[in-house]
Amino acid sequence: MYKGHSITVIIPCLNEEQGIEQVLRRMPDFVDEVIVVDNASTDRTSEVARSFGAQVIREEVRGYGRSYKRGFRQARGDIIVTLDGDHSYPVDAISYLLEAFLHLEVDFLNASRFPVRDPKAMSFKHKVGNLVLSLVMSLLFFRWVRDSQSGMWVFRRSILEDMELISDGMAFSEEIKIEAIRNPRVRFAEISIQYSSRLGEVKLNPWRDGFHNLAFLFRKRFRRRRP
Ligand SMILES: Nc1nc2c(ncn2[C@@H]2O[C@H](COP(=O)(O)OP(=O)(O)OP(=O)(O)O)[C@@H](O)[C@H]2O)c(=O)[nH]1
Ligand SMILES: [Mg+2]
Repeated sequence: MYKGHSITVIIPCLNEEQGIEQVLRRMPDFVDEVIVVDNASTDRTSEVARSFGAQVIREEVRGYGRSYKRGFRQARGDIIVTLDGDHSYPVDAISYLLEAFLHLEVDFLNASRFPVRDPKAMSFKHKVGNLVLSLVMSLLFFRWVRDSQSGMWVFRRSILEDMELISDGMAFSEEIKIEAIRNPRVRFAEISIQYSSRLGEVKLNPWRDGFHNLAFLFRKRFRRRRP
């Protein structure tokens, strides 16, 4: 519990045995529920996660978005916090983010990785790609979002009811922010965190995922919505 709110942390993992250990080791005590969504990892991710008391769910269909949607169905907390299992997002910042979330009285808080202070944390190519995607998203949806690709968010679980989340892949990260900023009842804010280099192997395919995420923004913008 954090100031009277129950907290669920959700972490999607695909072969993150190294990272997940470091993430779970640092998990604050006030977190009520930690859900690790594993997608057919072939390493010891599940065993490591269970040994730290996390609930491990196995989603049969691969994909970053798919695993989040599975995790959301399982979550019971009032507030959901998300992050990667690769130890690139700061676990120690969860209390700072919750404090900002409550203080700003928002429903969705996006943790921006920018400006990146650690020169090893993100390559120049990724910085440019992230900037392009964030600029395009901001223009299409009329709202400045510095880090459309961040994987660390804090939000009220109840706002999921009004969201139409179609992406099963990496575009899920931008999609959940679009669903938040498009809904006039959802108060959205963004705040900086410190990003560091990941442990373990990269899962992202920068060109493929970059172009896919760019095309997804246009699809999302011009697609007919559910009546
Ligand atoms: N369950 C599940 N998790 C995934 C899948 N793909 C990626 N992930 C996890 O989602 C998180 C984000 O993926 P990353 O590979 O770190 O992607 P990224 O953060 O954009 O790229 P990096 O800069 O390399 O860290 C990590 O914890 C991955 O293990 C998947 O298909 N299924
Ligand atoms: Mg990562």
